[in-house]
Amino acid sequence: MLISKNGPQTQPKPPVLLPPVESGNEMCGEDPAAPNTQTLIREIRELAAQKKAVILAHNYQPGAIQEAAHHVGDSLALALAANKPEYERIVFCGVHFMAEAAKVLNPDKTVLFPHKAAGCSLADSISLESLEEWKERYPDHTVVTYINSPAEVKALSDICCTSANAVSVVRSVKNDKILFTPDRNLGAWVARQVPEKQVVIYDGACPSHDVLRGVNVKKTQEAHPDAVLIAHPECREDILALAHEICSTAAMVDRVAKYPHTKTFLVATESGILHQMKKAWPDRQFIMADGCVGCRLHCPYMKMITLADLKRALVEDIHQIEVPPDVAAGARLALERMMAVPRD
Ligand code: CIZ
Repeated sequence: MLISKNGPQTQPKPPVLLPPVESGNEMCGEDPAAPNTQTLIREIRELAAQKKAVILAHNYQPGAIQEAAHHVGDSLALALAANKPEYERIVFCGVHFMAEAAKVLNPDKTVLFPHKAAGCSLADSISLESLEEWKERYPDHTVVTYINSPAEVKALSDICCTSANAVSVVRSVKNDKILFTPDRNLGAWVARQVPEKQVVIYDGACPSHDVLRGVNVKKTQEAHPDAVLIAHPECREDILALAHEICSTAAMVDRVAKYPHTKTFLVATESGILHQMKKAWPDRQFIMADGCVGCRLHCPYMKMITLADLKRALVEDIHQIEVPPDVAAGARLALERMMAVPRD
């Protein structure tokens, strides 16, 4: 009991933490193993062949979409995988900025985006106007922008980065003053590794990662004391301090190889990644690190595209992504500068 000026108060009760759930991505979208899903995937593949289309799926997509895709990976690897003369169309299953980046890097191809409403909260946390405002405040800083951003923001930036090369990109910049946008957690992680630079960090975040709290991850770790925690750098600092490995989605699947004697891995990123991890390592156990049934490290935008949307995009050639030529040229330059820097 606490006594305050206003009389006795009851001690607040500690929050009740729900037990961790072992499944992740299986809870989203169609069941990849169901016979009707398999039939639909075969039809989609046949259509794609007829229309000279390549289907790309981000690591965070539902399992059935990943199974339908020709390539699964991170946004940059996918945009580059599409750059083959035999493809006339790219069907991008991910969120909007990814399809836009694919169009920027493949301007002569038709880029189809199966669900118009699949945006990205992190990318939308920065706009042309807000970057202009920050640039006015920090006029002598070099702008490094994460690939999770709209094309017009990339075009106003000096260089782009992904989570797989952000540290190398910041190190490669000659200027000691950096304005890092839009993800504050990734920016802070990079700044800690490059102390020789003064890094000003924009205030955007990915809600699916930013919602995660250290106390919940610790509880999951207590339940699995021998587990290795792999976290994405879009997570907050307290999560990264607990992690054994911090890496991009592209690196997560391979990082398991470093731990041949570990059975259980806790994963702190969007749950879609579990599909590839479980496929690559069927003898291991992968558990979402959140320990909270409410959020499940689940991005609702990443789970919007269904197989029916994907089929319809191919049949009707919708929804086509267009980027104005001047914006595309600026964004391409920032992406090309990044690609000239080796990955971390
Ligand atoms: O670059 C990507 O695809 C994103 C958003 C994250 C990652 O780590 O792959």
